[in-house]
Parts: sequence; structure tokens; C-alpha cells
Amino acid sequence: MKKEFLDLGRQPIANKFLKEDEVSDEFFFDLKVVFDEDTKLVSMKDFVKPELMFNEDYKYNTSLSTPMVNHFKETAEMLKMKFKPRKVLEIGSNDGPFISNFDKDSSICVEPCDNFAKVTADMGYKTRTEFWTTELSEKILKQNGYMDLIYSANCVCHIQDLDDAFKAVKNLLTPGGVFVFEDPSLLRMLERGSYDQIYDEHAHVFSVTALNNILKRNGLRIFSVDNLSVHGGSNRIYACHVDSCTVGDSVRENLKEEKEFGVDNFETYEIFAKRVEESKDELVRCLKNLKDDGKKIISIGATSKSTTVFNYCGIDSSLIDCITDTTPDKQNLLAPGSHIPVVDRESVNLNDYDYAFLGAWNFKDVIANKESGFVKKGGQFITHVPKIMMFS
Ligand code: DWN
Repeated sequence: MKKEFLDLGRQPIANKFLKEDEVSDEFFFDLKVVFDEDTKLVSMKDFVKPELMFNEDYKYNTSLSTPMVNHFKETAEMLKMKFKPRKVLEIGSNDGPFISNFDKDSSICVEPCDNFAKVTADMGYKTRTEFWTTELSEKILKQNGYMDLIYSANCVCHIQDLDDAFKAVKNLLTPGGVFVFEDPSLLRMLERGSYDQIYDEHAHVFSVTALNNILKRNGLRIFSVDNLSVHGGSNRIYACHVDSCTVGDSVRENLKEEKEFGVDNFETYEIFAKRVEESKDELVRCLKNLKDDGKKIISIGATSKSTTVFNYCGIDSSLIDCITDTTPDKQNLLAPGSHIPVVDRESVNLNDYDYAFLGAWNFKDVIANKESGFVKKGGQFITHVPKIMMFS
């Protein structure tokens, strides 16, 4: 049985940045969050049609983030050393920062966003511009045979029908092969109060506990877990066919830690929902007080996460003048729902502002280092994770 615990209000498509003339037709949906008592999975109550989010207009370009490019290079090297895969498939390959570390002749990309699928195809990788389904896995099996490594980063949590996705993996994975995927961690979200991990694309936020249950019923077994710092705290899950590996200590430790925190208990989510409401009240109060004192506020990073925060809290350009973002495709457009202008970082002088809200709080250290001049001139950052704070 699924029980609702959080209502994040009316939300737009988190990565649909708008031109002025698109504002009147903007699509909104109700973002409610549920806990499944049986599997312990946390998901959106009503999913958004995938085609509305993942299409040729998708704006999140992984290769523009140097820390993430380095992360994927290191991950690829580690997986090559550990598992020596001959044939590799990536689900949700974006513009290729992971797969580009593997041989073109023995790798396959699956990417439904045409703009990014074109990038890896142009690089010479076999690319299927499709969503990941059992139907697709059967087609690939016929044409290319079994895969030794199936990898996915920040994509499995986007897939609404997990049973179908995991069956597809089981179909295509060599008997001794590995399925490795990483996504934001539910435990870190609960600990840090980072409710902005929830938006249209994130159909689910995963605990190891829930994944263990759902993978198991689809014939797969988790044998190892890495806790990662990327994207505000993620888990990298290693899984295999149910009879071809043994469960390692890291799995038991993660399950124990999650149990102790109460991820399997609905009450934990009721407490989290209260914290989210308090965070909203406090953030709005803080920004309004600063504005009343005549202060100027900017935001850094037009993230999917900040779409959730701004729309849930009702923050618009009366409180935050503009958002800087390094992604050219987001610049000179309006942020989803809040319609705050998104600008190139180079086009603004940060010293014209008193406060900078961290839409990309997951890159707090990178941004604080880059913007040390702002702090020297007396500027302060504002973040809502793990609580509303100002710091310099
Ligand atoms: O799963 C997903 C993750 C991986 O990425 C997707 N559903 C969508 C996306 O989520 P996000 O938009 O919350 O991701 P990031 O990585 O937190 O986005 C950072 C944004 O901030 C980018 O647009 C780049 C920008 N940025 C910036 O303007 N200045 C980033 C840094 C580090 C900076 O200094």
C-alpha cells in the first residue's frame, strides 16, 4: 500500500527553460510523494509523461560539469580494472562522459534525448534513441548479444516502471556480468533535508532497502554498495544475476544504517515532511527580510533542484533578481515556473549583489572557491541544506 507524506505543490517541468512567449502555455502538475509500505520505495504519486521531460530539448548537459566528467572517468577506469568487461551498455548516456572511456566497437548507448543521442552517435558509438524497456533489451540481445557491464548514472531513478527496467537488465546481462548504477541516496536526502531531490524526472528516490526488494523480485541481487558524495550524496549499486554473486559487507552495512534511521518506517517520512514545511517558511522569511532591508539577491546554478525549491516556496523575481548558470542552453531563458531570468555568469558582476542563493548547493565548495572575490567584498551565500544558513 502506498501512503502519501509530502505535497510539494504545483510544479513545472524542471528542465524546461522558457522563452517569454512560452510562459502562458507552461505545463504544471501536482508533485506529491508516497511511501510504499511493501517495497519501502519512495516515489512520486503521479508520474509525468516521460516524453514531456526527455526529448530533443533536454538541457542537462553532463560534459559541461568538470567535476562530473572527472567522476565518470574515474568510475570507468575503476570498473575496467575490477570487472574487465568486453561489452558495455550505458542506459541514459547523455552526451557521453562515461561511455567515451570505452571502446566504440564494443559499447552501446541508450539515450532517449535526441540532442544527446546525436552526440554519442557522431562520436561513433552505436546509440539507440529510445527509452530503456524490456522490448528494447530483446532487440539489442538479438543484434548485439549479451553485455558484460550495464551501467547507468542518474537515470534509473528516472524510470517509472522499475520492474520492466530491471527485467530488461536481467535479459541482457551475461551470466557473470555486472549491473552498476548510481542515483541520489534517500538516506542522505532524509538526513540533509534536501527535499529538492524530488522533481518530475526523479520518479523515485532510492534507498538500498527498496532497491534490494525490487531487484530481488526481478532475479537480480545487490552484492556491493559505494556511498558517493556526488549530487548531494548518492549510492552506487553493484548487482548481478541472483545466483552468480554473494552479498558483501557494504550491502549489510547500508541496510543496517538505513534501518537504524527508519527508512522502512512511515513515521520517518511524516517527520521529514514537517521539516520540509519549516524549511520553506524559514527560507521565504529570510529572503523577504533581506529584501525589506534593501539587499540584492542572486542565485547560482539553475538546477532541477532549484525548480522544486522556488516553485514550492513561491519564490520569484521579486525576491531573486536572476540565476547564473554555466550551461549556454539555459541562458537568456526564464527558469521553469518561477520565471526568474537565467543569465551567463560572465554577464553579471557578483559584487553588485549582497547574497547568492546556492541553487547548486551540491557544488558548494566548487562555487565558494570560484567566487572567493564575492566573499572578500562582503557577499554571503544562502543555502537551505541541511538548514537555512548564510555563510561566507
Ligand atoms: O539526475 C539529474 C542530475 C544528474 O542532473 C537530472 N535529473 C538533472 C540534473 O539535476 P540538477 O540540474 O539538479 O543537477 P546539477 O548537477 O546540480 O546542476 C548544476 C547546474 O549548475 C548546471 O546547470 C551547471 C550549473 N553550475 C553553475 O552555473 N556554476 C554548476 C557549477 C558547479 C557552477 O559553478
